[in-house]
Amino acid sequence: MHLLTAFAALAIVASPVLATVPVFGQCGGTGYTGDTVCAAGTVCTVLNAFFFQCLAPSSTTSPSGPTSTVTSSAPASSGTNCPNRTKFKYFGTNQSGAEFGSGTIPGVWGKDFTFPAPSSVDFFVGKGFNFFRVPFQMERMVSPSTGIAGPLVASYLANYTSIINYITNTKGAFAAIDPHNFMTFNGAQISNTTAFQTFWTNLAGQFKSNSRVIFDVMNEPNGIAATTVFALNQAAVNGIRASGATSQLILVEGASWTGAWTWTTSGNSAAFQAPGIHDPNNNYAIQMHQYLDSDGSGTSATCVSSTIGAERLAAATAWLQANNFKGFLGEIGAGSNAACISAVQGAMCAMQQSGVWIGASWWAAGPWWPATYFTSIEPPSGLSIAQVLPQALVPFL
Ligand SMILES: *[C@@H]1O[C@H](CO)[C@@H](O)[C@H](O)[C@H]1NC(C)=O
Ligand SMILES: *[C@@H]1O[C@H](CO)[C@@H](O)[C@H](O)[C@H]1NC(C)=O
Ligand SMILES: *[C@@H]1O[C@H](CO)[C@@H](O)[C@H](O)[C@H]1NC(C)=O
Ligand SMILES: CC(=O)N[C@H]1CO[C@H](CO)[C@@H](O)[C@@H]1O
Repeated sequence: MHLLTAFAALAIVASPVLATVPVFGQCGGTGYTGDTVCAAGTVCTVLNAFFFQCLAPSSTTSPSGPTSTVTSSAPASSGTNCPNRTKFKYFGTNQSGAEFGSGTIPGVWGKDFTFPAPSSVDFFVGKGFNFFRVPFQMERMVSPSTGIAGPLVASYLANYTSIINYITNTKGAFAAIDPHNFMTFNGAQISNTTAFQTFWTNLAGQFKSNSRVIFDVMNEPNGIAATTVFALNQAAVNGIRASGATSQLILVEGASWTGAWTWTTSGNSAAFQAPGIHDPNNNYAIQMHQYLDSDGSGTSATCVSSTIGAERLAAATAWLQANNFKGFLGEIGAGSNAACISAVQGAMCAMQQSGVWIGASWWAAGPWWPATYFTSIEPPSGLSIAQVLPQALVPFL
């Protein structure tokens, strides 16, 4: 989720401000009291009612924001309509909250950020899902005063570990540890591979004896060369394995918001191609993201067509197959309407028939998504619960 919406201009009206908010920082949203003027070249962009973020203007704007369109239904489908499929090993949702309020560091628990609800995890595990991707904000996990190679912040780590342990130990599911930082830290691009490796050695060391933890190196790098992203991923893998976390799955993401539909044209396919990342424990997968609206940003509930899901994944799937790699669709989201539901079913079936996608997760659950947010799957009444969940996700368990 990253592009401009039609509301962008609204957020920068009243602002007697001294400091400017860096790119990717928070600049508005319900309850937000921090700075609202974005750094030069960026625009305050409404991602949802709680979270406006400074982003570079997009050349494409989406006419419809996150609105409700629970109006029509798609034909019921099930995985049994998807012949010869291989089930995902990991299937579930993102669980937002700890990364909210990124413009206020460290921010206040319960005001700027929160943690996912155990009851939400219970709901999905009860339906048979087994995977949760849990974003966090790096500047809360390591202080900007010490940099990314500094010590972990005990209080934030403790709260984050609590929900991770709930997912893994109490519920027996898998949890992906996700620094939701777009390969930036404290307003600057992360570029020091040594420091990034140290960050991951420190963090993975906290979870090295938890076999149900998955390490997701970095959410949606962008504005940075794919080759640089590859080098940073390699450093992270080295750091994770050096910490003693040798059994767990690692997920690496590419540049350009790790988009599946642009994987073979963004430079990612060249940077990540075989032999690829060297993992001494040979247990990593490539995480991509895919939305199904016209600009691929996940900001409109209108899908391009009822077949766009499989179509947007096809080139990336072929690339994974050709390189003998495993893929993981860490984010997919779309509206609750017939075309989108068919498109999601098509994406799920194509992935399961390909044999190379080991997991997928819907974007997104989380206690603070507004009731009107069109891809919210937070129980009991997130807009993706009524139709998308039973028609396009549960059938692919
Ligand atoms: C599914 O696999 C079986 C056995 O390999 C094969 O006979 C059948 O044709 C396949 N069905 C489809 C629809 O691909
Ligand atoms: C951690 O959670 C507790 C509530 O369980 C809260 O009081 C505290 O402020 C939180 N701290 C951080 C840093 O998240
Ligand atoms: C990279 O980070 C390390 C600390 O982990 C530091 O010692 C080193 O000086 C940094 N390199 C550069 C070029 O900033
Ligand atoms: C997988 C993932 O993290 N999805 C979304 C979770 O929520 C944040 C916003 O808080 C989005 O930026 C992510 O894309």
